[in-house]
Amino acid sequence: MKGTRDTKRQERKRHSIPSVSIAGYTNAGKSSLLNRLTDAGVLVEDSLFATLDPTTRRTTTADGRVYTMSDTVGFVRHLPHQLVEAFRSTLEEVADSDLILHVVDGSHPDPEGQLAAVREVFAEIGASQVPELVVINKADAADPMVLARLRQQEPHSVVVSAKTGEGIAEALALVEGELPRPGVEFKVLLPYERGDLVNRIHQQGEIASMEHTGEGTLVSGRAHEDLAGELAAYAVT
Ligand SMILES: Nc1nc2c(ncn2[C@@H]2O[C@H](COP(=O)(O)OP(=O)(O)O)[C@@H](O)[C@H]2O)c(=O)[nH]1
Ligand SMILES: [Mg+2]
Repeated sequence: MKGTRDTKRQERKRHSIPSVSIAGYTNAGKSSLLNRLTDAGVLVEDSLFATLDPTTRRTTTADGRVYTMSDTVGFVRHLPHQLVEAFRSTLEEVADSDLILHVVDGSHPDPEGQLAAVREVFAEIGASQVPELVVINKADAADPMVLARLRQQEPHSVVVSAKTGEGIAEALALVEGELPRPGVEFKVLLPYERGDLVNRIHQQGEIASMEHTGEGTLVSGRAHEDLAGELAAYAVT
């Protein structure tokens, strides 16, 4: 599995597709949330290591940018060192991602303890520097006082219920806002036979303006380095 994952990771890096990891204490609702956020049919199970391998879904923002969202193995308190080793490549994916959705069960008796335990694992796998959005799940079953307390302690958070769908639209909007933006500005005149490049700009870039002219499509915006390199041949001033 590691080989496949490494290849996938390289592919993603090469195409500069932003990646989001869903991490959190076991049973927090990570798989349920991935389903809600991507409408994917991932197996949901109420057991310790139901999610052995990361399940990655390709998804798009409201404005058409492609990114991936991965389910991960559930973290537990004092994750034994052998387990960290066994799941190292899975955990490395978390450290490699552009954004971590840290899911916590708001209806659990000690959500703060779970948040802290998972952050210990983040530190151990070198994921502490990855931007983190706390997703307080199971709002339907949680005590509103506890939700309010968590919101106060974790200002960068959103309250959701994977079960009822409450807060899911807000969570998606926050995720989209946190995805890395492509860094290179371009302005190109693409001949009509380069519809492939127009498609890639739609999927991977950010369009500031687009106009269909007699000679082709005049597009300006931002792209990641690889795409900008391919567009350079069609640059206009
Ligand atoms: N009440 C309630 N239960 C939920 C919610 N999200 C997940 N669950 C339940 O919590 C359990 C664990 O969910 P799962 O997605 O497998 O958690 P994971 O271990 O973090 O992947 C399942 O029984 C889910 O049905 C929610 O928003 N509200
Ligand atoms: Mg799961």
